[in-house]
Amino acid sequence: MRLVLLGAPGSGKGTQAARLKDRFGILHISTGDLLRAEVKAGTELGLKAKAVMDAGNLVADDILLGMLEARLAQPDAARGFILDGYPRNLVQADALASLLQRIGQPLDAVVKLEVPGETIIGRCEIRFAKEHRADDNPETVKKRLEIYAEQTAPVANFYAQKGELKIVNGVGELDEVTDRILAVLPGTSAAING
Ligand code: B4P
Repeated sequence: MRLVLLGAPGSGKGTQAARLKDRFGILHISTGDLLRAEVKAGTELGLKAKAVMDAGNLVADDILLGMLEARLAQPDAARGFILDGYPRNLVQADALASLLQRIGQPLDAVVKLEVPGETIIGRCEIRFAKEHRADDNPETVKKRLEIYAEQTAPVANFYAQKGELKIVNGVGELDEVTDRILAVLPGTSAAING
């Protein structure tokens, strides 16, 4: 299974990808997590990315493509993957299409999690209180939602025009959302919870 999960920041891409990864025994590639690991390790890339992320902006496309390409080249990606957080703009969507064509790994599905802005703001407030992630502070979340509307929302149209987009309601209990995703994936009619 090769899957792209789309959705606004805080829509639950990371949460659901972690569950689907276990279900299918495939890799979960979160570009946000890859970047946060670089920040934590204090690499040159991480130092550059930190300021951009903390301000709620997108990190440069060439950096992201290089990270993704390196991760997909590792042997554990051959069984399949869930991309969480990539692509985030049309340049990245084109780059991904070329990369996957080149390595002969076409996507099986693209799923967009839909969650209203006010719900997202509430979720990020809760996470900000617990984890103190700088980009979850309310002002930065607003900025991230603006960037999502400007740059990432067109990515859903990109896949819709190709007839590949499945839209799933991302509001509800975690199990409910997982079951809704499973219901739209090819070859997975059995629900995870019974
Ligand atoms: P991400 O790491 O991708 O953003 P995220 O907020 O973690 O989104 P996600 O949708 O995964 O939310 P989650 O499941 O955690 O990006 C962070 C930054 O990295 C970006 O702003 C950007 O700077 C940079 N970046 C990443 N990829 C990039 C790219 N391709 N190009 C350029 N820059 C890039 O859920 C959020 C919260 O909601 C959690 O606390 C969770 O517990 C809760 N939640 C989830 N589902 C719920 C549900 N059903 N009900 C209630 N709460 C729920």
